[in-house]
Amino acid sequence: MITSPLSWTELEKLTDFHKDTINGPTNAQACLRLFGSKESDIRVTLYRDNHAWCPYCQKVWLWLEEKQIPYRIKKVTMFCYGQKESWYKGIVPSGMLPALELDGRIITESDDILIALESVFGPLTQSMKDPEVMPLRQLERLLFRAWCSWLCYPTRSPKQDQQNRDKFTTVVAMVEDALSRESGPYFLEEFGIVDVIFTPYVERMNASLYYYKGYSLREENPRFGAWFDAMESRPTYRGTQSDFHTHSHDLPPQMGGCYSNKTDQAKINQNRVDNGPWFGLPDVTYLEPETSRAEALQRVIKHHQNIIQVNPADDQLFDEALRCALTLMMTGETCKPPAGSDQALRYLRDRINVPRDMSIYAAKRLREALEATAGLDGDRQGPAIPLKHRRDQDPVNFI
Ligand SMILES: N[C@@H](CCC(=O)N[C@@H](CS)C(=O)NCC(=O)O)C(=O)O
Repeated sequence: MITSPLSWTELEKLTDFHKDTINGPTNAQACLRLFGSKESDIRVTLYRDNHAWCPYCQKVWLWLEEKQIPYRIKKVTMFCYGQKESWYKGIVPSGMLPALELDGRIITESDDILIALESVFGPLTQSMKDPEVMPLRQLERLLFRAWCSWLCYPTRSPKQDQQNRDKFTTVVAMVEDALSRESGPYFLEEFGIVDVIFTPYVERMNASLYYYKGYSLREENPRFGAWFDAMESRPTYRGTQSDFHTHSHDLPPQMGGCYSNKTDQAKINQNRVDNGPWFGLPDVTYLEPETSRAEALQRVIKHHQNIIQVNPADDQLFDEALRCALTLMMTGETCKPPAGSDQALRYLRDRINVPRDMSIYAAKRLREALEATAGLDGDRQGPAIPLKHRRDQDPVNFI
């Protein structure tokens, strides 16, 4: 049935979603994490990027969450999406992230940060320098380099692409072998530091190779698949976990370019990640929480004025179109958006960031509703997502 969209007041009544960002499960919105401790117990401040795109920040973030160390979070802009805060350059002149303040001392370089943290708070199962851990840390770097060689350089021929793929999958086979040495799903007998070290880039490999190369790391490698599933059973990882859409478009400016091999499979995958359906993509396998729609709605309501203001379309037109999409998401009732709003709806669809804005399933629900509503008006795409920078995501527009 075609209905008219609910008002913002009516929409507000449809969500009671609330997250305890300070003492509840891991989340990207918090600026303070206490785990039941007092603020006066805090010895640590983590400086990480605003959008949760930086992989080295994710490593430290996960470690702190797993160890439940009370800490403050100060969010900093990355060069690719805006201007670095001058207060941060006063602390870290290079502007590089992450940085950590531990008992008043500033530490940079994620590995040095983890070594300093474990010397004060104890290791996360194993130490960074444990003889069992060292070769696995080297394997992670080997995998990282093989991934960069395949993803970040254009190839002249399918043969060259195949050679890069073979080099990557040779290292993947070594990782599969390392994972198969333990009876459980993690790198060592119990979950620990090695899993945290592998997480950020393996998540980005899974997303980017699916999108740019038509290769599904998680589905083609059973041990990796089981490892991802085990990681997703941890609320800490779920809170930092991103999705295929976010990574496919946050990586090009950070990596200096990501190149599609233009195979049929890569084209199919690109179309699916960009235009849906988003459910069923191998970026998540745990069951969807019942709260995903309510979460998406609460997050949009909270920021709707800014979301409308940054959208290139006329404010009134987009306000109505957005309410049509939210009405569909919450009630299942189809609302025809105003004429000419298809691009505006897809502009937002393309700029939802996981986990910065909301969790992975909430984002899928919102993208689905935006796309279905846009489809009622037309098939025009929004302005292309930039490849060399992401200033379309400049956080100053949301302050
Ligand atoms: N080796 C460093 C690498 C850190 C790094 O490359 N950080 C990037 C983000 S992923 C950065 O801060 N770049 C500056 C910027 O983008 O603003 C570490 O392990 O901490």
